[in-house]
Amino acid sequence: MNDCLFCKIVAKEIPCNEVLENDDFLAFRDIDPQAPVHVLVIPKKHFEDITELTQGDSSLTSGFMEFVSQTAKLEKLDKGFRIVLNTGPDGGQSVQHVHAHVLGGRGLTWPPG
Ligand code: DGP
Repeated sequence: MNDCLFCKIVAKEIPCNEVLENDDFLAFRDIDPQAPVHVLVIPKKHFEDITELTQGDSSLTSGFMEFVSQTAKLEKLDKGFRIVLNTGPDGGQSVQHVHAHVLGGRGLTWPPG
């Protein structure tokens, strides 16, 4: 996708602070961290949101969650963490390339705003 910010990060046209990468997924630090650990996990292939990702190859969906878990393990979030998938305007999604926020390193409050 030509105009997608996260596709440009995948293509290395825009730099990121990378945490983990494999053939299908990339994890990198959020530019505006909301917790001591705040990592974004994305599939390299463009899907607008989680609903579009889950309509595709199911192995990519399960691989996505496995990669999220690997990222949390790498970040040593042994005491727990939160996975957030903001979706659509009501969900507060600002970048239209599916991404999981992995947040941790402090106690997180509930409910979210
Ligand atoms: P969301 O609001 O759920 O769509 O989250 C988008 C996140 O993307 C937000 O937390 C800030 C982050 N972000 C936006 N632009 C950049 C960027 O250029 N680099 C990085 N690393 N993160 C970005």
